[in-house]
Amino acid sequence: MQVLDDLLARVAHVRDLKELEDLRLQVLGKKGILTQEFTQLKNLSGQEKAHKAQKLNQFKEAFTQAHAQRKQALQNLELKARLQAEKLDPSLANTHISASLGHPLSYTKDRIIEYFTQLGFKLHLGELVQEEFYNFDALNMPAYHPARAMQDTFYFKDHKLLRTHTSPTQIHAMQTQEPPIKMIGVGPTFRRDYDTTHTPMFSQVEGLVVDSAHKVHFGHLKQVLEDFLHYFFGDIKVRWRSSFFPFTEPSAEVDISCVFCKQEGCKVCKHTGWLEVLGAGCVHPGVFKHAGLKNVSGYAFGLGIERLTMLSCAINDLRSLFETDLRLLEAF
Ligand code: FA5
Repeated sequence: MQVLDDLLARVAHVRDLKELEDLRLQVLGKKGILTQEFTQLKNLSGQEKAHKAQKLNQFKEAFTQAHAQRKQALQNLELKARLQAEKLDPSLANTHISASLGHPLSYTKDRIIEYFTQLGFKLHLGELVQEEFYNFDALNMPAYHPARAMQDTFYFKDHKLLRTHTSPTQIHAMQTQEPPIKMIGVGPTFRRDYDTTHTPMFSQVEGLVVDSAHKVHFGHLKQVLEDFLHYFFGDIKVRWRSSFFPFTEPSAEVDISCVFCKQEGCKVCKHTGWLEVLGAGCVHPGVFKHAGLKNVSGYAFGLGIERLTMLSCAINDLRSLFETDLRLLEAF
């Protein structure tokens, strides 16, 4: 097909990575020309269908290969240009003195704490080293429970560990306070994770509301979180998906419409148009039992501060938040 051949020929002339990505989406994206051609195959039959499918697959392979080569070449050019621009002259006098700046993570954390404390949630920080019981067993995850494997844990001796989430603050709050309880547990948590969206230390905000039986329900949880997400991200859509956490029933995960591509489809949202931001649900009866509470109802939620910072500041590598690069701080 001439139009496909023209698109293939354009790859070699693309001038930057953004233009290359646009071209890739034009061809391979959800609404891309090749994707549409493949969809149309169902209208053909026999030889004609087999022939066209073969041609499309050949084109796809050629395009993917040309795209990868051009991408590599453009990345090399960008690196070269950057290295030239960043040449250091140690003999120059220092004319730039920066004032002390807040870190994007502290800013996000303070914003969240301020929002929830104004709604009457009491702040708990909790201990970073926890008994295994508070991090897992009391949250309905006994030793054999497969959900423990989802949180790769740093253990100490004597059944102690670095908390893998802020959910232990729920149990401590329920054991030390009489309902009604309305708290947020905030602070560092630890897991053996390391990639562009996961670091070994990250911070969470836990929310817990407990009151007498039947007084707290899923509708309250939905309202509180949707209000918060609109306050935090502005004009976005919110989607609830049913999910599983051992300590909540029913459980849900909440997505927001992609803040990077406005649901057009991009790498960050994996072309789904949605980004997951938090987990939530009604407190499981087994958790109340472990905490020693009877005839109560409640909801809980947990979100990652780094994740919210990445999304609100359009940062695509979480690890950059932990590097001491002043340019990142100055950008915000
Ligand atoms: C939990 O940790 C649950 N305790 C949350 C919860 C609380 C659910 C109360 C229901 C009721 P999860 O493993 O999905 O769930 O982690 C919650 C958030 O922490 C994730 O959405 C993500 O934003 C963040 N997170 C998890 N692991 C990492 C990591 N290694 N680095 C950075 N952020 C992380």
